[in-house]
Amino acid sequence: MGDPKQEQRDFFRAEDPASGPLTTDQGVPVDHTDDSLSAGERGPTLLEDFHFREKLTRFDHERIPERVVHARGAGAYGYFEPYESCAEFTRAAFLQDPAVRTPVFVRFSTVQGPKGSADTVRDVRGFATKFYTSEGNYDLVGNNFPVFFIQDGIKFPDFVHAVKPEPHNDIPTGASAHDSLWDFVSLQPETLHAIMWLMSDRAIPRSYRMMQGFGVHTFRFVNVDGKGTFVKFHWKPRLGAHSLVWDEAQECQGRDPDFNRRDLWDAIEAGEFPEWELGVQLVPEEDEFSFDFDLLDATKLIPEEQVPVRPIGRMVLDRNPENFFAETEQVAFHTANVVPGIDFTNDPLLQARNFSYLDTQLIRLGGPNFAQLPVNRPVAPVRTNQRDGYGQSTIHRGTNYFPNSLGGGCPAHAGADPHAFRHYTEKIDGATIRRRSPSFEDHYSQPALFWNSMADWEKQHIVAAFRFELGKVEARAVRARTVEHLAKVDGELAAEVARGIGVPGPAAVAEPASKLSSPALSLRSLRGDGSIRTRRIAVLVADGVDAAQVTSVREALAAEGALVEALAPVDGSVTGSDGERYAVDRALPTMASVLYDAVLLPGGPADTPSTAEDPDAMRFVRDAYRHGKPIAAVGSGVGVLAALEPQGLRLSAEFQQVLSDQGVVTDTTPGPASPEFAQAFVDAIAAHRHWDRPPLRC
Ligand code: HDD
Repeated sequence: MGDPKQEQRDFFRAEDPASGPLTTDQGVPVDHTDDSLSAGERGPTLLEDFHFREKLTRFDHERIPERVVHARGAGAYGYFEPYESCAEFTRAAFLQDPAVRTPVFVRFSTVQGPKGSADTVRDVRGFATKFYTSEGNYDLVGNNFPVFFIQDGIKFPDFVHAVKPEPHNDIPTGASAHDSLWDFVSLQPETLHAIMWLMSDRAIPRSYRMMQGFGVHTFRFVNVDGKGTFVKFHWKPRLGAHSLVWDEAQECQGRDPDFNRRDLWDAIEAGEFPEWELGVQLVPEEDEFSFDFDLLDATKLIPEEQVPVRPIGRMVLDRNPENFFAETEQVAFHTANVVPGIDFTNDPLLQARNFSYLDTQLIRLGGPNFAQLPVNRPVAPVRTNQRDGYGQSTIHRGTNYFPNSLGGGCPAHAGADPHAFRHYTEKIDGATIRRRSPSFEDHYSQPALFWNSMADWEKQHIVAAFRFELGKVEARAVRARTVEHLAKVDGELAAEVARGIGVPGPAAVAEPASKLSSPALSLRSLRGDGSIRTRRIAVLVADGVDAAQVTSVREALAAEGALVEALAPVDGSVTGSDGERYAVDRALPTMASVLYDAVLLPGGPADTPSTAEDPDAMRFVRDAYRHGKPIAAVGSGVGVLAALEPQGLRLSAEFQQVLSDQGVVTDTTPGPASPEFAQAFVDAIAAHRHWDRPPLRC
């Protein structure tokens, strides 16, 4: 099956550089490009040098304004296919036939930081999908949280100004831990629910491939009979949803600022195509008022236990872009890009977005013709009377107005054509008013629902995150005001946060705002297929390593789809205990534990240099332990772990068998590692992190 998007891109592809000499923009061959034309060898440069002028002018104009939010991102192409027809609820053509694959382009992003900021900041992640359907482009412009910070889009500039760097010194980059954000939060309690998500591990995903996506708003499906059904969209990653820990995320910002972008790129290059299942929560229109919140309020979610998520299809990303700027930077999403069968609701946040996205593209992409760029161009035919403007690349013919007779009345209205978009008919009756609906008033129950749904370790991470963020806030009054709001969510949460930031705890512990919980909100329930595919495992080797042990575990991990790399003090190779040379993948000093999911410590003869004597290696192991990562040690490699026992690492006394305790897997039996050992390590990696370890003392 041909990919129409690929064909389109091939059409627009630049001339093959190998097909001829360097030219100017006008196609004139250039003799050489290293010296400007000058009057004499040591004389001034001549204005006549059109190649020099063109080259510098084009360079001076290479940058376009970055996105005001979501500036930093990574994109990929792929496809979507429905599991079965959704005709009962929607007439959208791309949701009818499991045999039809719709091409997609997805862009993931952080929100606060500029284009060059680090990936692993504490932030919401954008998850925007463009479906190139046969009935035109459909954009699902979502996030990895199911709720947003504000209820009405008129507050968006306020919220974004508050979270962006402080205006006087442009600090901090990519971070929300500063006064203006928390000032805004403490005065605008509708932010609290999204803030709970922001303080949770969801805000530091391990990978773009391992996070959920949400359409956030309540949208409307419309079927062929014009019947509407409320719908919320969910993306669930096949690999499960997994997160980093905060200390690790911060170190990652320095060790590899491109951590998430590289991860996505590398996985696709390796043929490990990320996959998500699209699910929908459907609410019949008759049930609009049967919830204790308003479906039009984007700070609320519908608990999955109340309205189950129904899987309707899957999306696979299988192709990296060829040119970041042309594709990922120039892609233009818009919530109002809908197709017949998908419509809006009166959610005031969504209504504002439907204005803002087109407006922003006009400034960002320099005019109205951005839909002609290859990445934005629909695969469905485009026939309009829109004309001219900057960057017009279509050579229109014929008339440019309607009605016309000179052009045979073309393009004609779609009229009764069933593929035409017809806005959903909704009766509206109301006075002109600038007031929030009372049904939007409860700002505390759902933050409490989220808190109640967390595992103990998730709660600990949330408290630590609040302490970190508020601890960076200079204005004590802002800290105290935030705690007062938290007290209305949950007294225990407020007291724990208050204790860490030096402000008084809540005077009287009130009843929690809600006693309900939704297990589906915890990362515990999002294990995906439970596999360890694409997990990165470091093997710390040195001269004298027992290569048979490495090989046996390496093969077992590779069979499960993990990516195993041997790290040695210097690059090149090491000499094994058998005297053979073994290739090394990377030099240990160039890497760090935070760039891997787990670590293996193989053994070697006791009289050879040991990993336990290498400070880089010991730091690597200590960090892996502190960040809850699986650690496996076999043979005399267990001695490396034993070296950390005085610092608090717990190791069972019995070494003569495979032991797995809190993700620390050990086996001192000599010889190649046993299948039981390898399996215990695989299981520990599949569990992602192990939280109940005793802390290290340094
Ligand atoms: Fe937005 C970009 C997601 C509320 C205005 N938004 C943008 C992107 C994502 C979202 C994923 C990046 C798209 C890309 O990769 O190019 N935004 C959301 C979600 C929201 C939300 C899930 C709430 C449910 N946004 C929102 C509001 C407004 C905007 C309320 C304005 C009223 N968003 C924009 C924007 C951006 C944008 C300024 C910046 C760049 C762009 O649109 O193309 O128009």
